[in-house]
Formats: sequence, structure tokens, C-alpha cells
Amino acid sequence: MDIKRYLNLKSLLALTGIVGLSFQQVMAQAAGVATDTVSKTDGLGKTVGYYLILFLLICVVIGIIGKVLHVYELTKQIQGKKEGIAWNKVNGILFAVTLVVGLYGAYWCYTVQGAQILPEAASEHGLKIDSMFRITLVITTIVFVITHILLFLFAYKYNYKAKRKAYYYPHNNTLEKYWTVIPAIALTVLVLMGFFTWRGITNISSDQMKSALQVDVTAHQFAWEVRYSGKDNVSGRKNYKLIGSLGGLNSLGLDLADKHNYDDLKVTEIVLPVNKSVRFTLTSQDVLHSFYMPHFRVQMNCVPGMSTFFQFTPRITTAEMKVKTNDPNFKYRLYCAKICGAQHYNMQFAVRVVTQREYDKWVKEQKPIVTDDMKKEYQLAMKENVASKENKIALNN
Ligand SMILES: [Cu+2]
Repeated sequence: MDIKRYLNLKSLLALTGIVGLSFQQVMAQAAGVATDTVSKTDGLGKTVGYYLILFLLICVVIGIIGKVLHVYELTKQIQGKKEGIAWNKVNGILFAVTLVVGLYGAYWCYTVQGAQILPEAASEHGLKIDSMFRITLVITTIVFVITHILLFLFAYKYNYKAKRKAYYYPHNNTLEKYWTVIPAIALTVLVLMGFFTWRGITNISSDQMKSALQVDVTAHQFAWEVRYSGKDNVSGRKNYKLIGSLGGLNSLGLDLADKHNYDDLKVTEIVLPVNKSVRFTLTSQDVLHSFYMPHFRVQMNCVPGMSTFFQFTPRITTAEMKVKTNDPNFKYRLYCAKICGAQHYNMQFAVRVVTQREYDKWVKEQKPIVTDDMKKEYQLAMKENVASKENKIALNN
């Protein structure tokens, strides 16, 4: 998204009326530019351009009002009148207005932006995460509304009046106890809930680990390499020293001395059978990446030099989700959630949840990751290795 295009000089000049365009024309222009450039991806460009210009316009209007008021006060002074504008009253009213506008803003966010929230969690553990999210949101919303009403209403109600004296009230132990103990209990409950939920997700017995479908994921700038573990359900060994070996064919550094590698499958789409546990083993070849599948409430860092894991059970097929979201084009996706470089936004991978039968059919069609060319190169390398060893022995003798 090229922000400069939205903020081009012409728009700004038009905004200040120098080239005589009306506000509506500027808006239309900004919206037009935005739709041309980003309509293929989403509507974000329009929103950014529109609100940026709106913000600048509001700033200009506030500036003008400020100047007008300043002139008004100066005039009063020249006329020798002491009382200009009752600023305390104005501030008080502004506080009251801020309260109403702010609370409406919060309500607007809940209804308009809240409607854009992710659909129902598509994994078993995701339901727990969502309920935790909801509880936190309800508690914080109640606290937010109460404290903000008190904050702004008091500022409005008790604005300075010459005849009114402030009530001196420096300390109250009972109040201190309440507003220390109650938030402490609430936060402890929330933190413990988070702790036990996360433990429930990550604490998996070794039997459950082994019985899960094993998928090995390697992240690099800027793509995902996904490898299914094949019939033996064991992903073959990898070694970073072997990356680029076998005449450059071994991009993942597969160790072909490990037999588990030969039935592993290279896939261009993650297909998962519904209601079956899947275990992703994650790593990175360069910088930090983050394995992020929002619909399943899954996120885990991919770290160079080590393996991380995420095991979960999808519970809604893509077909069912299309019906639930009323979107015939609905797709699950894997994203990168760690800004890893210029093409970071492009690190996407298709994910599809299907029935067991559809999965069995799909998996049969997938090609082995170890190609015939790789096998040839490996055999050649082995022969050379043997020959050089024999040469060494001969030389030593
Ligand atoms: Cu990234």
C-alpha cells in the first residue's frame, strides 16, 4: 500500500481549497485512488486514505476555532472587560462531551468492528481460548465503563467555581483495601485461567504425541515448506549442514541415510482430517517466523536451530465452515505472524479440513519429497565417498 499516493500534494492542496475542489471531490478522489490500488486485496486503503484526510480536516477546523476564540478574547481585553471565555466551564462541558462520544465510540467498535471478529473456533482447544477471551472482555468492559463514567463525570460536575471550596479528603484505608484486593483477585483468576488453559493445550502425553498425524514445517524467507510424514507417520531426520546438498536439490537438508525420509510427502496445501489430532513440528531456516492459523487459534514461533511444536484437533471442515460463515469462498489459511522481511505478507499457505475419506484419497495423490533425482545424486555421493575412503586406505598402505 503506497501511502504517498493517498497523501499526494494535489489532495492536500485541494483540501485547503487552493485549487478550488470541494470536500466531496477530495473524498471521492481519495476513495478512487484507494479502490484502484487495493480493491483486489481488501478495503483497507480506502479506510486509511479517507480517515487520514478527515483527521487533517478536523485538525484544521480545530485550529481555526482556536484562532477565532483567541481573537474574541483579545477583543474583550481591548474593550477592558475582565471576563472573557469561562474556560473552566468549557473544559467541564468538553469532558462531558468526551464521555458521551467516547462511550459511543466504544459501542461502535463493539458492534461494527466486533462483527469482523474471527468466526467460531475451528479447533477443540480454540473453544477454551475463545471463552477465556470473552470472560476477559466482559470483565474489562464493565470496569472500563464504570471508571470512565466516574472519571469524566467528576471532571464535569466538579469543575472550578469561585464560590465552591474543595472537600479535603486525603486518604481512606477501606477504599484502598477494596481497590487493591478486588483487582488483585480478578487478575489472579484471569492469569491462572490462562495458565491452566495453556497447560491443557501444550501438556500432551507421549502416546497422544505419537498417535497424532505428524506434519513437519520449515519456514524461510518467504515461504513455508510442508512435509507429511507418510505411511510410517515419522518425519525423517533433517540436518542443516545438508541444506543445498545433492546437487542443490536438498533444500530442506533431508538426511537420506534415515529411511524414514523416503515415504515423506511434499505438499503444496495442508489438508487435515477433521476430528483427528495433528502435530506440527516447526523450525526456521533463517530468521524468526511465526506459524499462525487464526481460525484454529494456533500460533507458535518457528525458531532457527530448534524445533517447536503445536498439536491440536480441527473440529470443523472447510465445507461446514463455508455454511457457518455464509461465505462460499471461505478458506482456512496459514500465515506468518512475525514480521520477517519485505515479503512477509506473502507467507501464506492454503489449509483445508476434510473428512477422513477425503483425506485418505488426497494423501494417496501426494508425491514423495525424496525424488528420483535426489536418490541418484545420493547414490553418486555415496560411491564417491566409498572411493575416496578406499583411496585413503590404499595411500596409507
Ligand atoms: Cu513473516
